[in-house]
Amino acid sequence: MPKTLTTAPARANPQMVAEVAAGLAAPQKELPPKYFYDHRGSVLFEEITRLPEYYLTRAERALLQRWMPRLVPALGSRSLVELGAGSAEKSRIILDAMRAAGTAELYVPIDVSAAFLRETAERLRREYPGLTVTPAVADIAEELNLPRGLHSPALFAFLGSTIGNFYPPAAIRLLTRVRGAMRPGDRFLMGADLRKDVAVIEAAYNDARGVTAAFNRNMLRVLNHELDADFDPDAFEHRAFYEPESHRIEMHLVASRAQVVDLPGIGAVRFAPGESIRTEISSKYDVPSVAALFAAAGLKLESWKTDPEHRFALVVGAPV
Ligand code: AVJ
Repeated sequence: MPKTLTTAPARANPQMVAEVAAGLAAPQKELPPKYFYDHRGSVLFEEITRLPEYYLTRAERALLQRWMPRLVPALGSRSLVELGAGSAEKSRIILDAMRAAGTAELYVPIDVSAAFLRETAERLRREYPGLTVTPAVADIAEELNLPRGLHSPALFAFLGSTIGNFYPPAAIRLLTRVRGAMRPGDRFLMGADLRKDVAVIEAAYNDARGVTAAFNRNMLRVLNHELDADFDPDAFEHRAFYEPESHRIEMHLVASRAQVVDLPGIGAVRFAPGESIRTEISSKYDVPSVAALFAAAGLKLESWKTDPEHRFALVVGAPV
């Protein structure tokens, strides 16, 4: 039987099969960045956040440490809803400010990984007695899956400049969904990486130790594991470059030779030498672009705080 007629493995998630099939059939082959993050990918990302070139995480953490102790008491935030909760290390800075203000009541971390969320929830319940932790499993690109009965006022946080992974229409849909869940006193807190010297941005995605390259190639290992694909990750090169017209980093995996990859249930996918798969966009912002994004979602830009070098912004949006 020809390989292309085999079916996807029974464990394969049908949504993943559909997304990968559509992405690899496009003229510019493309895969969704959420598939970077299996266990190994999450470890590699944590390693990226500690690289000297990757200024984003350090800049954002410093901004949170500086501003949360002022913002949280001013808002009286009693709930923290966090989109894409990650390791919850930054959430602690916000939760500490809520605890200091005596308003740390409810924490709702939202993430795709249920196992990961359970771990985070248990740890935070131990660390913050009196805090109710109600995790929500959801792919935030599709839904928020919020529990009922959020204590108002709530702070909705979307950190790390993860918004930059979304093409503008999808970013507007996501923020519109958040806006729809907000009540009058609630606020939206977002981390945004800023437009700056291209060399600084490009270095953050082309680190000297090659951690970002390993992170990028890891997506092919995820596909091999989840879909029984037969990608040779070593036959693809990491490439990350800034697109000045669209103000974004693009990460690609470039085929170093002609090859045919078999994806059971999807078919044979051909690569010409030098042909690439786009694996991520990471959009960079300024005040007008964030204000426009917010306006399209029914939010107004209420506060804009940056680090001294203007590399990163912590932005607060209020419902219009
Ligand atoms: C976690 C999506 C914000 O776009 O900078 C890091 C992911 N990709 N290095 C980013 C990432 C390559 C990161 N985000």
